[in-house]
This record gives sequence, structure tokens and C-alpha cells, in this order.
Amino acid sequence: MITLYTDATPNGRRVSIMLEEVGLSYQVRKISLDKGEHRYPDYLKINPAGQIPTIMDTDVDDSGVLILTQTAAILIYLAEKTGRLICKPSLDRARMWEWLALDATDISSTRFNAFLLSLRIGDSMKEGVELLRERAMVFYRLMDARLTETQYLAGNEISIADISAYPWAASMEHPQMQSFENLQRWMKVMGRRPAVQRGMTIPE
Ligand SMILES: N[C@@H](CCC(=O)N[C@@H](CS)C(=O)NCC(=O)O)C(=O)O
Repeated sequence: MITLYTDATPNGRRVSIMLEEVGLSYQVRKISLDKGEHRYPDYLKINPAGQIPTIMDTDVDDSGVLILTQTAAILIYLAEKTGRLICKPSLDRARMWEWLALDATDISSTRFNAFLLSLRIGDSMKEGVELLRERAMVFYRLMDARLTETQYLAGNEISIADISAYPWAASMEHPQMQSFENLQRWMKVMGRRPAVQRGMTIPE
């Protein structure tokens, strides 16, 4: 059985969507960021960085328990465990890693840092927030260009690169987003998937 420790944020939903897509049975433990539960000593034992999401998997081969943090690592682990949403060794697979890495290292951190700055420092850091938002738009422009060539980010099959990118892309509010026609087409396709719709409501 897998337990997902999460809250209603794009990073958390990258994993809840994945769990819904692969169909593994799992339970959800809400870790309220508003209440500071991510810094409670019990939670820090499983995620010393004090971040969500985390998974605990008790169904592992050597009868141990796996506690795993870092969204990209969790997506790769679940894809390998189930053989789902991972491209077969090929050029598409290389592209899948490339887009997953861009999302994990650049897009997610840019988006989260903009959110954190606006939340903690408010108007005094308006310029810093705007700079990060413009940087995010550079990446969404890249994504739009990629999606003029292929249906999904890795190629013509959905993969963990798409699951990773969707929740942050879907929450981006910027006037230019509407002009990215292929990104919009991809978001509609992703947003219609029942597993994505369920994953986006977790935790309730
Ligand atoms: N690199 C981490 C980032 C996770 C992350 O930033 N989570 C945010 C919520 S979206 C969080 O828990 N923030 C609390 C904090 O940093 O204090 C991952 O990919 O899982």
C-alpha cells in the first residue's frame, strides 16, 4: 500500500495525478502547509526538507518500506514500478527525461519561488516576482514550440514528462498563455483525462 503525504498544490498534484493514472491503490494523508504541518517533527522524519509531496510504499520487494521524496524521483519510481507512462528506450525516452528535467529543475522551482515571494514579501518584491513570472513564460514558450511538433512532450505518447508539467502549467495566470495555441491544445487534452481530473482534486 502506498501512502501519499500531500497538500493541494501543483507539486502535490503531480504525484496524485500519477497515482490515479497508474491505478495503484493508495491512501492520502493531508499535510497542511497553512497549519505548518510540513514542519512537525513526525513529518520531518520522513521528509527532512519539510516539503510535500512524500510517498511511503510498504509493497516493496525486499519486504522493507520505501519512503521517497522529490516529485520527479517519485514519478520515475511509480513509472518503473508499473511500467506505465514511461517511454520505451528510444529517442522519445531521451526527450522524456529532458522535459522532466526542465520541469523539475527550472519550471517548478521558478513557479514555486514566485509564489513564495509573493506570499511572504508581498508588494515589496513585485519586481522580483515579475522577473520570475517572465522567466516561467520563457519555458512555456519553449513548451508551446515543442508541442507544435509532437502531441505530447516526449513524442506522440503521454509520459511522466506531461504529468509533471501539467499542474503548474494549468495554474499559470499570464495574458500570454492564451496565445500559446499548442500548449492550450495540450492542456485541454490533459485536463479531459479522468485520472488527471481526479488527481487535481486531491487532497479534498
Ligand atoms: N523539490 C521538491 C519541491 C517540493 C515543494 O516545493 N513543495 C512545496 C509545496 S508546492 C512545499 O512543500 N513547500 C513548503 C516549504 O518549502 O516550506 C519536489 O520536487 O518535491
